[in-house]
This record gives sequence, structure tokens and C-alpha cells, in this order.
Amino acid sequence: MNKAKAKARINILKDQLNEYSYNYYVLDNPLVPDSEYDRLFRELQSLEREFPELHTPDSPTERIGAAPLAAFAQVQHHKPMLSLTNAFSEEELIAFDKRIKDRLKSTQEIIYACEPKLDGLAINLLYEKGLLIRAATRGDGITGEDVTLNVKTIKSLPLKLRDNYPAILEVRGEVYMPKQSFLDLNKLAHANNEKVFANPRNAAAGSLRQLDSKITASRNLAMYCYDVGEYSGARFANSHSEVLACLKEWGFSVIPYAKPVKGIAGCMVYYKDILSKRDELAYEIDGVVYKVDNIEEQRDLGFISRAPRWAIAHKFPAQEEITVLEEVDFQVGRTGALTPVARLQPVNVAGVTVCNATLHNMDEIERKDIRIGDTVIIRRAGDVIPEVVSALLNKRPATAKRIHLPKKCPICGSHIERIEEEAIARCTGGLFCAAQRKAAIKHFASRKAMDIEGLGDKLVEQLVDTGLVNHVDDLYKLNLNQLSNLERMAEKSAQNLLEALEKSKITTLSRFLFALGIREVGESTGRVLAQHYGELELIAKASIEELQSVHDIGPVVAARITSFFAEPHNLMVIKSLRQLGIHWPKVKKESKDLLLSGQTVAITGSFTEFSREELIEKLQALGAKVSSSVSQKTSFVLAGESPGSKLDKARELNIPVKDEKYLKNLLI
Ligand code: 9MJ
Repeated sequence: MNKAKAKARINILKDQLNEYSYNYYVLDNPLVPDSEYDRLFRELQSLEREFPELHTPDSPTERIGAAPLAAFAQVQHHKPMLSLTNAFSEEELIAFDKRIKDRLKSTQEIIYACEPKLDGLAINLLYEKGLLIRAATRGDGITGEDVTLNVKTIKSLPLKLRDNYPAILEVRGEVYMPKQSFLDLNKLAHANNEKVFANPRNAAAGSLRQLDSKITASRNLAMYCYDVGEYSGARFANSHSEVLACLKEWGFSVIPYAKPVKGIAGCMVYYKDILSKRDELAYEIDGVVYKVDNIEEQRDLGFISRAPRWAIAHKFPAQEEITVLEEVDFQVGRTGALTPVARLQPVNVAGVTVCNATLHNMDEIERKDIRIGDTVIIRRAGDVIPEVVSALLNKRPATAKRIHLPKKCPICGSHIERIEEEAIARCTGGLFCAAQRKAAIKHFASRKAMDIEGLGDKLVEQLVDTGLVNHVDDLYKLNLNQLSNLERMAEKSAQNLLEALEKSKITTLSRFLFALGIREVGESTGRVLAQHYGELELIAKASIEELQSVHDIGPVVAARITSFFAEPHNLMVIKSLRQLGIHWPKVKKESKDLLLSGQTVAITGSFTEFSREELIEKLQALGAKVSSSVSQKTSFVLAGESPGSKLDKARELNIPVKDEKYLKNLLI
């Protein structure tokens, strides 16, 4: 690129980055995913390196954060708050490690203090004589906004320090909103027709920037601390790990999973471990941070304009990317619900090529104002289905088309019904609709239902399309000849499938109830019904009133159950299934004197001898209630390998923690 071209490109990049940054920091309304911002930022950095004479003092690369908002008083940090340089690859880390060793003239491996990188809002706390006197946002790193009243509403934050603290002390950390609180907040905002937040970080920022601190108090914010700024008196720690230990003693909630490791090899192991925990953490993280542990060495290394030389953020692959929405199809589910599916220009998100993403329902499409032809942000997190988050309105082409709900089912042509006030539109075809039949059979065969190994989605589709299977009982009428004649089906696989079908005939009443696909009857309701009634015939005969007297069953679920069993066709299929050999052992009724009766248990981590489902079944067989979260009501937490945040919560609340051996002893 020649200089004139570089200059033009630099100007475009600067304008764009400033616009994005203003929307992100000042308006709490991000226009593009971080990955796009990072790409443009790095492009600008690289052009400025190539043409240093084009690097001006007003470049976004000169900045730390953004200018403070006017509504709050501005305050100067005693010691500047720095940001972190980002690394996206192992090569960049190796270069970082080499720079450090060269500067320190060290031939030994460096000890790095590793921490998760919280995706929240950096805050500086100032304590004088042990009392919190001020809290400020990072702002531009030198001057921030005074958000003391709002930060004081964060319950985990000490307003007064415990013993042996410096008379003047600045503490740095990240204010964040737990993922669940963010979802709850948005649900409420949606119901009240208010603005929803794009992600937990923006929700945290928006909540902290409230002029009315009562609103902040109503938002479930939390803070983890990870550093000190200025302090009076003598040095109190020789390593970053010791700093964290002191913060804990003074009463702060310290960044969890912090760990010193040896060299970049140790950092890489840490990175992989935290990445594997990412989805189960209660808060969003976007990478990990490595800091030279030795404070003396940190001092020798010093700073470059934006960031300390002794620390680096190793970012995780972005979960959000930009692509183009090319078409929208409607998929029909088991209950006839129509889900709009976005057909996308293929894009790589966190290492996986994504071509389709869910648009959830028509309400969401209208709320987000998404149109065909739009450039959209898509998000893929962990195992969940990728979703379209939003459209970039400034990139909308004139040809963009609105998305309409079809009037007829795209599969069976039946009428589409959309009950007013309900977001979901449904095909009225019932089991006449091949899509609903296929979905019902897939559900019946699934792992948590009848667990028919080898009966995958593609095979179910083939079986329905060839007319071999219309209803779930037809599965058990298949023979070797029919199966081996199917496309891509060898005799051995056909034989295996027949064996899997035979094996699935022995089941449990709760699995069978779940497998039937009664609306609103999930795994747990299946278990409750099986426990309470013990026999299928009693459930089928129960009235709405009787069903409602069962713990956890409300009027809607009760009505779904009775209408399912009132349908002669359903009774016929059940009868046929039982004639074909589906059976289950008699249900053992829960008794008050089982070993874990009356106890509530939460599970975290992985176990060597049991899968998650098996554990739940075992615990319930012992009379325990299994809960998905830890609270004061939890009797104990059962922790396996690589436990998640539930273990931290248990420790915080002083709840007993037991291991796999404990459970095995109970089972003897
Ligand atoms: C976050 N965001 O979790 C730092 N951070 O250290 C952690 N940020 C940091 N450390 C020095 N864990 C500057 C920023």
C-alpha cells in the first residue's frame, strides 16, 4: 500500500473506530461485535507501525477506554488505570514471553500469575483509613466518573476493610452482571417494552451509570478485584499472588481461579482449562490474563503508553461475528411450533463454520427489526444453537426484504395459527404434518427418552419419508430386510439398530412419559408423575384437579396431560407400544426414611463412574431433590473433577461439599 492510500484508509478506520467506541462506551449500545472492533483496531495499529508519520496523537490507538460522560463528577485516579494488550495466538504469547525474558535478562522460566479475564467494567475503589470513600470508572485511564453511590449498592463489596490495611489504598477490579441476572433483566425489560441490553457487560455498564442509585441497587451487580493501585506505607507483597491474598484478607471478593504457573507452557495449560469451563461459569469471560508474578520484575518491566509490559490478555475466540442474512426458512417442531431459521453467508465463529442460526420467533424478528439482506451479528456460545443477535442498520441495503410468517405450513400445507399475545406460531396439522411426526420420533428415540442408540435425525427422516415409520410404535415393527434396503445402511448397522431397539424396550415409567412428548411434560415432570402415581393407567385416568394436587404440577401442565390421554389415537399408540414389548420395572415409591430424604443436592464438575443423568437418577433414588443452583437451602454440593462456580458458591455460603466416593458409599 502506498502512503496516500494508507492515509485514506487510516482516516476511514479512525472515524469508524471513534463512532463504534462512542456508541459502545457513551451510549452503552454496541454497533458491532468486539471481534470486528479488534480487527479494525489491529489494522490501524499495523498501518501506523508501517507509516509512523501518519500516526497522530488523536488516533484511537492512543486511547485507554473512552472519554468520561458528563453527567457524573470527574475524578482523577491516584495512579493511572491501565488496559491490557491483547494476544490472540500462541505465537503472540511466545513473543511476549521472549520480550520479558530479554528485558529481565533472564534465562529461567518466568512465573506468571494467571486469572480469567472478566468481561465487565473496570472500577477503581479508593479507601482511606479503611473506609470506602470513592469508586470511579476507568474513563480514559487518568480521569474517570464518580460512581460511588452506585458501586456502594454492590453487596459483596466491603464498605469498611478488615485488619492491617494501608491508610490509603486503591483497589481495582471488574464490576459485572451474572449471566442469569442479565437474562432475567432483559426478560423483564422485554415484558415492559423497554430497551433490552446487548450483553451482560452493557447491562452492567448501564446499571452503573444510573443517576438514581436505587435502580442500580435493584440490578444484581457483583465485583471481583484483581489489583491494587496506589497505597501508603511500605510494600506489603512481593508477588501478585500475595497481593490477591491480601485483598482477600482485607475483605474483597477476589478474582476466582487465580493461579501462578511456570512459563508459557503453564499459561497454555491454564488457558485450555479455563476455556473448557467458560460456559458453566456464572459470569462472562472473554479470555485469560497472564501477569508476571514478581512485583520487583513488574517494576523493572514498566509500561508502554497504553498498558503494562508485564501483563497480557489472551483472548478466547470471539463468540460473535458478522455475516449476511441471505434467506429465512421456517422449521416445524414437535408441537408444530414454527421457528424462523436464518440462512447465512457461511462464517467462522470460534472455530466452527456457521451457515444457519435461529431467529427464535416472529416477535424477536420484529423487535430486532431484522430483514433479509441485512448484515447481522451472530453469536455461538458453547453447545447452544447459534442465534442472530441483531442487524447492523447502517449497513442495510435498499433491497432488504421484510420477513413474513407463512400462511400455510411449509411442510404439510396446513393452516398456521398464531394465538394473539403469543410469540409462537404453529402448524395446525398435528401428526398429519410429516415435520411434526419426524420431530416426535426423534424426541422419542433421544438419549433422555427411550435412548435408542444409532437412531439419528437423518435416519428418522428417511424412515418417515419412505413410509416405513409413521408413528413411534412402527419403529418396533421394523425388520432387517426393510432396514438394510435403506440408503447408506449396511447390514451390520441395520442389525445394530434392531438390537438397540430391542434394548430400549426395557425402560422406566418416567422416561416413557417423557418420550411420549406430551407438551409441557419434560424429564422432571415425567419423574414427578412416575413417583406420585407409580402406574401409567392411573396417570391416564387422573382428572385435572387430581393432577394439580401433585407437587410442581400447575393448571397448564395438568390440562396438557389430560388432553393428551383424552386423544384415542394416543391411547392406541401406547397400547401398541406395550404389546410390542415396552415395559418398565415397578416404580419404587420414595420413602421418608431413604438416606437422603428431605435433602437438596447440587452437582458440579464431572464424575468418573457416572454420567450427569445417572447421578441425578441415583440421588433421586436415595430420596434427594436435585437442584440446578446453590443456595442457603442446599444440603450439600456433590463436586467432581473440574468443578464450576457452584463450588465457589458453596464455599461462600459454607455449604458442605462431598465427593464421588461419598455417593458410592451411600449406594453400597
Ligand atoms: C479482568 N478484566 O478480569 C486485569 N482483568 O490487570 C484482570 N483485568 C488487569 N486483570 C491490569 N483479571 C490491568 C487490567
